[in-house]
Formats: sequence, structure tokens, C-alpha cells
Amino acid sequence: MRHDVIERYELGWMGVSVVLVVLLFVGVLASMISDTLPGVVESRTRFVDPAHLETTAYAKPGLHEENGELHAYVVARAFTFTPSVLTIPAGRRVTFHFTAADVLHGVQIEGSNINFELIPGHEGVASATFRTPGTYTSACNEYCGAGHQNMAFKLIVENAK
Ligand SMILES: [Cu+2]
Repeated sequence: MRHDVIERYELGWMGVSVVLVVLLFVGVLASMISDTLPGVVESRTRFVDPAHLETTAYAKPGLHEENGELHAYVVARAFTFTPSVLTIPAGRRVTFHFTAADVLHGVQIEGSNINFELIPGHEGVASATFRTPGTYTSACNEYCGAGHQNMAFKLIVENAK
């Protein structure tokens, strides 16, 4: 076996790996700059009394406009999300508030990085802007009981009318 041949192959594959690393870096950078993935701008955990959700903003689940900002409140309980279908306008920042009323549930909205483990008493809050109209589905992703497999959430992003 000749060593100069092996060195040529090594150099070639080193070149390929450098190109792949550069492409990965450029791809991540382009995705960040173009904001293609609806990103969680802020995320924090708050506390809420699961036995008295009727005294909180979760008493009226759904989309509300508060001081010019859109807030969506969603309650997870065995075996449904309330509301199970949420419609929001495309291109507007929405702050999502999720909580669980009974046992552990989970939600991860397709096409975004919103992913909450829903613990009774805790509130998952995240703001995101969905720019592409469409239907984004989600299923409860923490086993919560006999009806777990039917527990689905649908986010519909519509162009503003
Ligand atoms: Cu569940």
C-alpha cells in the first residue's frame, strides 16, 4: 500500500468535512436570520391554582386581545385540550399560556419550538409568531390515562382578514 495515495484520500475527505461544517453553520445562521421557525421569544413558568382555574384567566380559554397583544389560554385535562382547536392570525405575535387541570399532560406544537410539560399548578408561557398559514397539530405527549391517545390539539394559523 502506498502512503501518498492514502494521504490524497485523507486530504480529500478533510476537504469534504470542512465543506459540510461550513454548510451546517451557514444553514443555521440563515435559519436564524430569516426566522423560518416560529421561535419562542420568551418562556417562563408561572404558578396557578389548578383547583380554582375559574378565578384565573383560564376561566375563558381561547384567544383574547389584552392591551393590543394576543394571548391564548389553553387548559389540558383528561382527555382533551380546551379549546382543542385554536385559530390565530398569521404574522402576529401570540403569547400562549398552557396549564393542566388534573394530571400531567404535555404539548408540543408542530413547526415551532413550543414544547411544554403541563404540570397541574404550573403555567407554561411562550410567545411566538407563526408566519405561515396552515394547520399545526399536536398530541398530548405525556401519558395521562386511558384516553391519552385521543388527546389532540390543533392550531390553525389564518391570514388576517
Ligand atoms: Cu394528556
